[in-house]
Amino acid sequence: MAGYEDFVDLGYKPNAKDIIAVFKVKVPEWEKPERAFGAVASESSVGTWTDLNIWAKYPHVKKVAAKVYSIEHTPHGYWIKIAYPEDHFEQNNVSQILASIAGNDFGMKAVDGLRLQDIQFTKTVMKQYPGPGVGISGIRKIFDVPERPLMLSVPKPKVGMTTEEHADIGYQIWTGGLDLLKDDENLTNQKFNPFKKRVEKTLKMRNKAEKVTGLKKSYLINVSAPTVEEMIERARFVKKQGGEYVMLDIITAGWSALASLRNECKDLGLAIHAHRAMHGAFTRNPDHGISMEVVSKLARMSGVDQLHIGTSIGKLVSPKEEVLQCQSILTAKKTKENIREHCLSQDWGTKKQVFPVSSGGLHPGIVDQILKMFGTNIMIQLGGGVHGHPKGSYAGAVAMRAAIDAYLDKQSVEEKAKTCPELKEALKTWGRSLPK
Ligand code: CAP
Ligand code: MG
Repeated sequence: MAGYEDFVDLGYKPNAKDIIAVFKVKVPEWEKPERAFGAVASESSVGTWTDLNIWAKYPHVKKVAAKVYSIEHTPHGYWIKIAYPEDHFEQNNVSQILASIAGNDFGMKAVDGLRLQDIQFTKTVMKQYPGPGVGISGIRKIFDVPERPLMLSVPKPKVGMTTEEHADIGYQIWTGGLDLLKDDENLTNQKFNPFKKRVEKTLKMRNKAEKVTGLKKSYLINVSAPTVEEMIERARFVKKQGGEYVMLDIITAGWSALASLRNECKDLGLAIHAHRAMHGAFTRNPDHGISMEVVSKLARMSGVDQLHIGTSIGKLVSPKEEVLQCQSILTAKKTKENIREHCLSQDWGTKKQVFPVSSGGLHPGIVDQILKMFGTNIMIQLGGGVHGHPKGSYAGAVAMRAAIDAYLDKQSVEEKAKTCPELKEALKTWGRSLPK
């Protein structure tokens, strides 16, 4: 017999060759809980809706079958842990991991809701993945900035400006005191701002800003493209033009695209900035979907050098515990469990650290809260919070830089504003308000 219940074994003790997944399960009224849990393990590993008599016909299949070994019933629903033998998975293939653990199980009628909260990978599987090529230490070396937060800005409006306008904004924020310009997630190769022209003109402005300031400046260029081949072409073009980074929309482009880009960037020596646009479609609902912690783990394994992880106080939903757990996943040697409930520990072996990026609805009046929550080993991005400044982008960048320097100098922004008119203007515009 191999009905769904056969995938539940509460006597099983996972070993060092088991990948562990934690799910929150909403069980339908009509359903027996154990059958629902078994259905998740079955459909995400080797089984299907009817009894195939698997164990009699193909006893060897049991070796790669998942099993539910822990069930916790809380007032908010059931939490289960499933052990997946690591041999169930193809080496170095994130898309296959997700096709198993985060595939059909989300759509089953046997559950009313299913949330993949975390995955703990074995040492063997962790070694199969490249991890970051440059990492935090490499990025800090590029800028010769050993400690303080790195500061970036993305031109706004997101898309629609001409290449000249885009490049000029770059010059303003670089000379205004920021380290990096970033393309927006939906700016790629549109008619009004074609990719190659944008790279050439903006990097020229970057070189000019470096000359004027005597400081290292860089540019996160979005190479997300219609095909992987075109994406690789664009990365090669960035290298030829003297860029240090590429940016990829890792969720909309996909994990195999990221893997191809990581391979190419190893040869090109480029760092990868990962934007997570579209993650909210499945990360924000605590009762159904996939957590940002899982995305962060897969991103570090796949080898991004920087990843957006939220703000907790900005315009986009990102609970504080989630951001802190993700920060640990990106930077710790060993991630502790339960920084956010039901998240697992993770040994990162020799994987380099990923720079956490806090962005989304931030402005100079509230960056001190970000630094208080997450420390200074982060990147902070302001788009509207710079380009919405009444005196324009240069003044916005000066205000952003002054607000962060104030924190580093243990000064309040109000104090700092007394000697920085641009910051004073920013406080007049946004005060300490939190965007909705
Ligand atoms: C921020 C941003 C980023 C978001 C992404 C935007 O602009 O450019 O894409 O931060 O969210 O388009 O909204 P603002 P997250 O600074 O003007 O908000 O960082 O949470 O992935
Ligand atoms: Mg954006």
